[in-house]
Amino acid sequence: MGARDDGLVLAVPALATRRSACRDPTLDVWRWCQSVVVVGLLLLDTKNCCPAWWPDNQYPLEVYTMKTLKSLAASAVLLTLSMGVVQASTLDTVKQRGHVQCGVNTGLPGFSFPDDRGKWSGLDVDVCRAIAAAVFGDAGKVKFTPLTAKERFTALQSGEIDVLSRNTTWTTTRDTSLGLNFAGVDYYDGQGFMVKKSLGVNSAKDLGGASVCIQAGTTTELNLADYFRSNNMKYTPITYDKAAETVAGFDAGRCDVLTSDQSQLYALRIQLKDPGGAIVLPEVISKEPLGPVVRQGDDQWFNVVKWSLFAMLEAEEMGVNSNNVDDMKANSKNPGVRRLLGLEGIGGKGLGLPNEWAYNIVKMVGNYAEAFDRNVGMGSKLNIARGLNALWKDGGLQYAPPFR
Ligand SMILES: N[C@@H](CCC(=O)N[C@@H](CS)C(=O)NCC(=O)O)C(=O)O
Repeated sequence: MGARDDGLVLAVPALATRRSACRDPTLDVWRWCQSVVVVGLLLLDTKNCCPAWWPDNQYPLEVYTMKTLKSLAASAVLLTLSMGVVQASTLDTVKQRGHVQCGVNTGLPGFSFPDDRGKWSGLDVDVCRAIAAAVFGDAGKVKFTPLTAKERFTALQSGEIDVLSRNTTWTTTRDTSLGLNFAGVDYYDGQGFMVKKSLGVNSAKDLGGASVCIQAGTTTELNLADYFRSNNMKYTPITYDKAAETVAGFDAGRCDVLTSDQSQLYALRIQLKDPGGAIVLPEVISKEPLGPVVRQGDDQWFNVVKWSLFAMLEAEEMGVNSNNVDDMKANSKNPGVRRLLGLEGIGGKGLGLPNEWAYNIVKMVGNYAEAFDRNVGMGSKLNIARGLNALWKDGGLQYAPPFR
């Protein structure tokens, strides 16, 4: 299952062939240029069609050595420069393209869900919109690529999307060996179990021998195996590719239990024919910090995504929201508020963004509390309490480093 979750997803972007027709063409152009540069430089010292290192080259040894060293140095510089362009180009590519391409869930209420007219909403979607607001001053300049759990990492590696914001758990393997970086946590989750009330089970410890509906390519599969193994229980996994199929399987009685991140259990429960006939068991068996992910090697874009999320948190901490942000901008004397809104301090300089980048996020998307409440919190159908997702000063884990 580990292999299905991460191992089979190729860490080398050039080999990640899924939807290759949709990948960013500038990446291909630059890779092609690198190959031309390498071949060209190998031939640079050619006399009589022989490269400098050819055995019967007629140069004296010192000239041969100097020429070879110059060639190697030049190729190193050119390669580094061309690779630098590849690695540092996401913000430029996004600006040129005119929108952020954001990978999201195929449809998970509260996190990313399209309405009848294809308009997306959700907490993960709001993170994408915040990035667009920061870059363009327009939260609408974002397009969404719906992805299953199995597809998501390849889509990011191949350049098909600029950022993945799809209820994705931050793990060591994903953060280190897939060529990806997690830019923060927009929701602290944990894995749980949902069962039909008629099963008469009140604790996960009583699930020995159960059949379990589960989604492929997730940490959920791995945690399930760990949990049953460490409690000496057996189970039969019934695996699906999409949440809708998983719920339908559970609804149709193909399994006794449905397991997923707890936030999603509540989201999935409201899609059942009889939501009242199912209960979520009390056990939370894992840590699932969910957050946006970018490709490794592009620190500027990593920072843009990371600080877009932090701006939403900092705004909540400073008491700045979409309703009062203009008033705050005009009248606040609080130095923290003024720095956040780009009136003093470093503004957007270090990020390559306009000084109003965080103002635009708050004005157009809102602070973290607003996004949480309308998507998954008390202002939503899911009714999830802030819990671990409260700000640090309210006893939760959400925390933005200082804006200074
Ligand atoms: N957070 C976990 C699970 C993510 C996940 O894909 N969960 C499923 C279970 S509900 C889901 O979101 N499915 C929605 C879909 O693909 O349609 C992970 O990163 O592996």
